[in-house]
Amino acid sequence: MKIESIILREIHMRLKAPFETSFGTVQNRRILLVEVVADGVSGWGEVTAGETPGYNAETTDTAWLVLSTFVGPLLQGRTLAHALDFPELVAHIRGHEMAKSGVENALWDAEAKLAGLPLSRLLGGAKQEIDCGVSLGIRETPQSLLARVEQELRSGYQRIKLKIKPGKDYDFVKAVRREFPNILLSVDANSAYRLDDAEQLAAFDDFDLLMMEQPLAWDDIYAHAKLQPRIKSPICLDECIHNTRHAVAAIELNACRIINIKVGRVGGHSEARRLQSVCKDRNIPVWCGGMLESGIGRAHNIAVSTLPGFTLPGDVSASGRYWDEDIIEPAVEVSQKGTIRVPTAAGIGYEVRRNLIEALAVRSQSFSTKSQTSVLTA
Ligand code: OSB
Ligand code: MG
Repeated sequence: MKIESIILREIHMRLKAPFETSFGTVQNRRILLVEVVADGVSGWGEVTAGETPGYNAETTDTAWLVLSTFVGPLLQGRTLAHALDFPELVAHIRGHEMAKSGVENALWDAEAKLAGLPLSRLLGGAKQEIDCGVSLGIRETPQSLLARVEQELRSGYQRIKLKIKPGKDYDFVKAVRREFPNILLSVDANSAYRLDDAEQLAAFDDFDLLMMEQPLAWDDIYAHAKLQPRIKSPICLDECIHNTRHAVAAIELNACRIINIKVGRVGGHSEARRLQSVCKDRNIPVWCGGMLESGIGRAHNIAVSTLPGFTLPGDVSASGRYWDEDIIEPAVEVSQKGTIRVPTAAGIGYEVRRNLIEALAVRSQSFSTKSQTSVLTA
C-alpha cells in the first residue's frame, strides 16, 4: 500500500443523553477521525480518546497533537506491505495507544478494501454475528435505572453492565438483581475504589455478577491481584491493560479472570488480535469494550469481536442508542436476540457518510506526499 495521504478531522457529535461514569459525565463528543488514502482507496479509523483525561491519559487534543506532529509526517508517502507493519513504524512513540490505533485501523480498513475482503475476515474472524450487551451510565435513583434495564432487555440485549461509584452502587445493583434474578449482570467502577474498600466490594458477592470491571486504580495490576482472592465476583480489567504484556502479567498474578479488549486502548487491531489469542490460550474470556464511538469505531469493534477469543457479549450496541444520526450507512442495528450481523462488504463494511462528516467537522489537517494543509472550519 502506497500511502497517498492522511487526513485528520475532528467532528462534534451530541449523544442523545448524557453518559455518567465515576470519572465524569459526557454528552458532547469531540471525535477524531482518521482517513488514510492508499492505492486509491480510503480507509477509516476513529481515535477513541475522551474529551478529558478521566478514563486514561489520552484526550482528543493529545491524540491530535501526536498524530499531526509525529505520525502524519512519518507516514506520508510511505509504502507498507500490511497494516500489521504499522506498529513497528511508531514503536518509538511511547504510549498514545488510542492515537496510533486510529491510524492503524484506517490502514486495516484500506488493506481489506484493496483485498476485497470484509475487515473481520482479514483479521481472521469467522463469526457471522456477534453477541451484544449494553453499558448503562450512573442514574439518579434505582427506579430510573430499573426502567432503563427493562427497556434494554426488551430490545434483546444479552448482558447488562451498570456503571457504579461510591454512594451509587450497592442499592442500585441490588434493585436490578432483585427485579431480574437471571440476567447476565456486571458492574464497572472505572477505578473508583481503593483496596481498603475490599469489604464493601465483597458485598457484591450477593449478586452473582458475571464480573466486576476495573474496581481499583487505573494503573495498578498488583492491587487487583490483592483484591481478587477477597471477592467472589470475577475481576475484569479494562484501564490497566494496554498491551499483551500487561495481560500476561495480570493473568499470572491472578489479578483478573476476564479481560475487556478495547482496540483503541491497546493500540490497534494488531495488538488486539495478539491479546485475544494469548487470553484464549490461557482460558481467559475476553469481550470488546466501547468508548461511545461513532459508527466508524463501532464498525471496527464489530470486526474485532468476530475473533475466536471473544466469547462474552461486548459493549458494542446499536447506533440508535447513542446518535440521532450516525456517520455510517446503514446504522448499526441489533436484533431481537441481541446480536449484530457482521457486514460482508469489503473493509469495515459500512458506507461512510462523507458529506455528513464534512458538515460535522470543526478542523481538519491533511498530510500528503506533496503538501501539508490545515483547515479550521468552526
Ligand atoms: O469503561 O467501558 C468503559 C464509556 C466511556 C469510557 C469508558 C467506558 C465506557 C463505557 C461505554 O462503558 C461503552 C459504550 O457503550 O460505548
Ligand atoms: Mg470499563
